[in-house]
Amino acid sequence: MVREIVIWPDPVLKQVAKPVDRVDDGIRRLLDDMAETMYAADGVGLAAPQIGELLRCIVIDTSPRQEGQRLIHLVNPEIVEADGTTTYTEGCLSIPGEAEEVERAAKVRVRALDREGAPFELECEGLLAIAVQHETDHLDGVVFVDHLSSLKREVIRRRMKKLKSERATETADELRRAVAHKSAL
Ligand code: GNR
Ligand code: NI
Repeated sequence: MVREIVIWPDPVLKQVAKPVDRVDDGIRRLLDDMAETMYAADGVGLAAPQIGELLRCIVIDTSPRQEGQRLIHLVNPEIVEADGTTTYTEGCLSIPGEAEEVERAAKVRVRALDREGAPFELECEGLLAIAVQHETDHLDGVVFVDHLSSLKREVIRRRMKKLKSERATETADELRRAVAHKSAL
């Protein structure tokens, strides 16, 4: 099921997510919802807090054009090694329309559980390394704008506030139209 993506700023995006104690059918259902939501939004990754679930679960697919081909599920991910630095122009599905350069490690080694609960390690570079760091940040209540200057962050905060109020107005208008239509029947 495609779920609604939480827009920053929101208290849920500031919380530290809870480790998963058992990878069961409920967690697999959550991972499936996350993948569906990520593909529907054309993203390369998604962290559970972005759909309001404060659990340490991530999905990543850096080649979403071939849907399902390179889908990675990470439960309780831990970055165990980081090397070098690189900058990349990042975006976030929770901060639509914004993109800024962020400095991160160029290579990371991540340890996690897969969707069967089996531990694995993955050596990451390029966009995959960026995505792993961006998503693990989400699990610790950090978004990419937290890596920017406070001036840039506050400008983006104002734009998100505007976006949210526009969306709320649209939703109210739609609701009013639906009610008017129903009473006309
Ligand atoms: O879709 C996404 N694209 C992206 C581009 C550059 C750096 C990071 C990302 S992750 C983002 C999806 C998202 O918000 N995941 O939390
Ligand atoms: Ni994000």
